[in-house]
Amino acid sequence: MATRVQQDAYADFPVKKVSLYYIVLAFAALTIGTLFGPFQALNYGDINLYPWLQKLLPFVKSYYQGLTLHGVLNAIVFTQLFAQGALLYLQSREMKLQPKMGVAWFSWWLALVGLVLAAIPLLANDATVLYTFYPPLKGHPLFYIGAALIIVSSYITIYLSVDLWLRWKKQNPGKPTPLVSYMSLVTWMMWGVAALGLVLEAVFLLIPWSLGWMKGVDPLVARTLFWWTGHPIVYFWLLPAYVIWYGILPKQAGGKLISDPLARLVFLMFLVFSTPVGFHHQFADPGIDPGWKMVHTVLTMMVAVPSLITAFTIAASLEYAGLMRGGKGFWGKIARLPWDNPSVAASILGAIAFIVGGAGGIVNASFTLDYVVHNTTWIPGHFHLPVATAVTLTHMGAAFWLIPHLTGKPLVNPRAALIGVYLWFTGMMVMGLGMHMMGLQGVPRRAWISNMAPNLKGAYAESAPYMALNAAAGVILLVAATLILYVIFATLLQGRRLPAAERPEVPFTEVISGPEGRRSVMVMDRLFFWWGTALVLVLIVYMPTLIKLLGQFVAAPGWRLW
Ligand code: HAS
Ligand code: CU
Repeated sequence: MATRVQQDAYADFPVKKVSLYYIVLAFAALTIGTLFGPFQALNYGDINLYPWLQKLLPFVKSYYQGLTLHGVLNAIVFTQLFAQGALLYLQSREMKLQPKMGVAWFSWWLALVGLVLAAIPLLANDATVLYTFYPPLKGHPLFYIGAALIIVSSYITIYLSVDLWLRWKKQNPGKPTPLVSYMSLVTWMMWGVAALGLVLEAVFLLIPWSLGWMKGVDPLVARTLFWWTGHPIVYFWLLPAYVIWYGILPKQAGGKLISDPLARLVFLMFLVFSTPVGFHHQFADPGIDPGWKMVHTVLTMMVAVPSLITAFTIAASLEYAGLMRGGKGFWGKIARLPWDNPSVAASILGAIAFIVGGAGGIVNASFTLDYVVHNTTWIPGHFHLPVATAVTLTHMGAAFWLIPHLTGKPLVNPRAALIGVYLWFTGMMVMGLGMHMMGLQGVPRRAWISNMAPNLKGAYAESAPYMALNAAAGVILLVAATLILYVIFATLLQGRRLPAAERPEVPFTEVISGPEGRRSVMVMDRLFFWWGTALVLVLIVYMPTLIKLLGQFVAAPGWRLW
């Protein structure tokens, strides 16, 4: 009987269930990853709680293991699983088509198996290699194999998204792809090109090396393949949030998106320019020609342009929403936005954090300036604003309507959700300030500074005021995470379901300036052409360096440090 009710809840639109499973798995990973966050923040507040944590969870051996779990689960796993659930659902819903359900479930199971395989060595301290897994740091083969399966699962979602699109095109010849589907599909296409670096690194280097089939791995070749994926992965995290800001937020805020073609242009620019930029993570690496580093610098600046267009379009759409709600003058309109709606507040606060995070990114991208901040706490200060605030907060906000929509269960305690959202934003901004400033004072990133040798104690005393900010942020974020995750899991676990008529709909936005009759839109719709162009560009930009590096391959033996 119970299963019948369960089936009925999803019977009207079967993809609901698999999407929900992705989203639940995403939040389960986030729950574990996030709980390590306060320990990292407190470390940079010069408070070492790891000995205490070890008593509670004896398998946790060091700050570095906590940091690895934190980075892998939050940044890599949560973001991908949420995208697999939410984007596939939004595209299916908008196109009124079901993806191939057997394939979709297969890909969910693959992600689950990959996650479990990777989690075993992570928890056993056998893969404490941080989320960049740079050789010569060496982890257990299960970690690399598990991670590879998670990537394979994402390729299956790419296939599902393309397949939906082709079927829709067949039914609607000559019509432009609907906007949210366009944005989702382009995100997957971009990821398909981007993830190739990691696929090559895993298949030809990391897996055979960890299995003992190769004597050693060249750290520079591995790093170069890693950053082929590692930069655009940040846009793979960001773009699902952009889909929500463009496709959902204007409607939720009470207005309309001001321009559909501009949104398409933004996503197309990401498809073409996201990938050939990875060397901005390797400015300090020897062996890469400075000329190529310069090319990547220029392309990095190019890929900031679609975000600047986004800032304009989303701010204007929000201003329009404020106008529709009766606001006068710019600030009057902004004040009228539904700041008390946790879902809307999450997206807007996330976007505000990204203004600061984006500005920091431009500093990092500036070749010579990067030498000042590289490998300091400035970098985690930078990326917590886009990924941990803009993306994560937006996804949490989306979950506040998406989970009720998918399950028919009403959101539990929206007030706790709202307080959680504001506290999350506050905690991240406070930590962002602390980390950026400490970085300028030369405090290294990824360092257990609260556990230094006695003769080094006080080495970073100058940063004491900023350390206090990090410690405060750790506490604020713990409260925020508890509130938000409580709301999400309490909503999922309750027995109540709303009658069909009261369930929230997908708030797809309307647009002021639409795609109809525009030649430019039809040109942008030739997605296989643009996908191919992206692939050619990345090959042009990487092959000369990779061929050179492979010609001087140094097989470094593996290390285990912690
Ligand atoms: Fe970054 C390092 C450069 C964006 C994440 N970045 C990192 C790392 C991560 C990361 C995780 O060039 C560390 C990797 C590691 O562990 O080593 N980043 C950039 C640049 C951008 C950028 C140029 N990063 C991101 C995003 C991330 C992310 C997005 C995650 C999602 N980053 C770098 C560089 C490094 C780096 C170097 C290496 C540094 C080193 O030394 O190692 C740009 O894409 C940013 C463009 C963004 C903007 C902001 C637009 C603002 C918007 C919001 C508008 C607000 C509204 C609200 C609408 C120009 C869209 C209005 C509100 C109202 C009330 C009206
Ligand atoms: Cu980057």
